[in-house]
Amino acid sequence: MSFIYVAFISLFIGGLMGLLQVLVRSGSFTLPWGIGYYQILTLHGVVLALVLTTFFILGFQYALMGKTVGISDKQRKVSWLAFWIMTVGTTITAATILVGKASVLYTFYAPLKAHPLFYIGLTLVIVGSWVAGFVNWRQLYVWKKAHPGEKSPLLAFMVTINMLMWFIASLGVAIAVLVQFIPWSLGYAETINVLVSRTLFWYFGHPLVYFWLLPAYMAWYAIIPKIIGGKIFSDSLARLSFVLFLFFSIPVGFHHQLTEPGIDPTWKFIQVVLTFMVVIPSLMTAFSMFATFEITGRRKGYGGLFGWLKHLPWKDVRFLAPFIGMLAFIPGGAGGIINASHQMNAVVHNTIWVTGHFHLTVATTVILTFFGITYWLIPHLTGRTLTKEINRLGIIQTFIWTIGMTIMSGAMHIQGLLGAPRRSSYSDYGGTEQAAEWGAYQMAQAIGGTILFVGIVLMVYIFIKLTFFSPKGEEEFPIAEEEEDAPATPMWLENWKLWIAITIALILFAYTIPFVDIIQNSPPGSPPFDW
Ligand code: HAS
Ligand code: CU
Repeated sequence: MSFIYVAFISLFIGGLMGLLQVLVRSGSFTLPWGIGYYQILTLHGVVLALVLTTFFILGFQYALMGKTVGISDKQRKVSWLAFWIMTVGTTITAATILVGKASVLYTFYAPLKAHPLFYIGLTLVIVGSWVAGFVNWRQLYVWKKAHPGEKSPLLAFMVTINMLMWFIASLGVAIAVLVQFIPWSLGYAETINVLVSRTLFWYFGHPLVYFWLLPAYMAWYAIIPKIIGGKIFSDSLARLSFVLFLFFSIPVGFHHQLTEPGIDPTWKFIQVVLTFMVVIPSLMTAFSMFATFEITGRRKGYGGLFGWLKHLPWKDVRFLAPFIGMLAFIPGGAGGIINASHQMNAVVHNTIWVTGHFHLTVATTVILTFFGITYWLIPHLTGRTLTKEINRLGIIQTFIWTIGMTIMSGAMHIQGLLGAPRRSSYSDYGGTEQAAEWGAYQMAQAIGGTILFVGIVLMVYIFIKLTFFSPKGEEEFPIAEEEEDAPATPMWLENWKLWIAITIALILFAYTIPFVDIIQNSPPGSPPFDW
């Protein structure tokens, strides 16, 4: 619950920054009191993409682990340590940004230089999350000892994979921060190797997006079937898709660096191919969702080609919000495939199209699923109930989000195709014709963003209601079961050593040669660009 408090505080602060941004970019609003556009853009990215997500995910995963494999008092104590390390780190980083000493955006690309405390705070967030991961692995280990020969509970298996992926991936950004950024920002090193730092960042940055997505998938595979009155479609398929995510999430970071000079095109090509591999487990997930919906519907007696859609509990926000998240992932994922296609990336890279892409994926698919989880998890944790009234408000919230995001993200996609840049404040570019084409879309973006902010205020209100005011009672923790006659899940799916070995082998394959090449042949380090 403490993790989730931080997540919702972040939602409010980060959302407010988002509102200010769309207003600035509409061209009809200037920030007061000398506040900088890049300052709020950094706060928006860090607080929403890094803080809200990580805190919500760890809180949710603790709940899943506690429910499926249990948590001991000692493990709980160590978890508090994780929480406090992360919270202190978050506070340090957020404060550094707020006072204007770290307007470097959430990707903190060198040679933009922030105050050392920015990097130190982020390091603490990551180290704290590792502690949480160690506890999760320990939880499963203790359970396994007590249940020899049994397969681990599906959700515990999934959490373990997600934290494994997170740990291996975040080593990259930890090295960049500790070896490159901190000494450089403290003044011990005069220059920084830009290409090395970006490569280490994206080694982490792509798996980061799956670290957000996989908890949503946990809910889709193992919680949603229960909410719609069905069963898990296939326990083995779900596990296999998570194993594939572990393999293919990491060796693909170059798809964020396709326009970067200094990386051999052959290796860019190889990582693009691996990127297409990581699409497969998402397609498996889509298949699995359709199957769950159809089988459950047909069992309830709804026939026809699409008649089974009617049985879905449209008026239950625990279902509706994640479902809209799934729908958004159809264009969101398709956009990702466009981004990953080397030639098309040249059209969209560094345009606001990319911002449109990730507002569909993380800010709709993932966040609406997290909201969907909030509706039952919070009352479950606080010993309250989800009332009809809050359910109705939740449905309204979901619609507001859908409308706001359709307008905002749609406008971003179109503008991007017309060439409007991302990561940049408003400009009419000296009155050029091209920039004039963006005007109406920038206005639409501001309208969509304002609607989204209303959605955030409503969601925070719902959160407060669920936490403190809704009537006492018992709310179910919905975990779906397997079919009675489901084929047994093969035990080799839990061959952890093999999975980790394959993951490391793939990383070494995709990164060793190009990385050595980058280190040996990159241009001299860059002096800082200091705000
Ligand atoms: Fe991405 C940039 C490629 C997925 C987030 N991405 C970003 C950035 C973020 C982000 C934050 O290759 C910007 C980073 C920055 O600041 O620079 N992305 C992909 C690909 C996928 C993908 C190939 N991205 C995500 C997810 C994210 C996310 C997920 C967050 C959660 N992305 C890229 C690339 C870039 C990029 C390039 C760099 C661009 C550049 O130039 O800078 C794939 O994983 C997508 C696979 C997904 C699918 C969809 C499956 C559909 C499902 C739903 C089924 C629906 C049902 C309901 C069942 C193939 C599972 C329907 C029911 C009915 C009844 C109709
Ligand atoms: Cu990526």
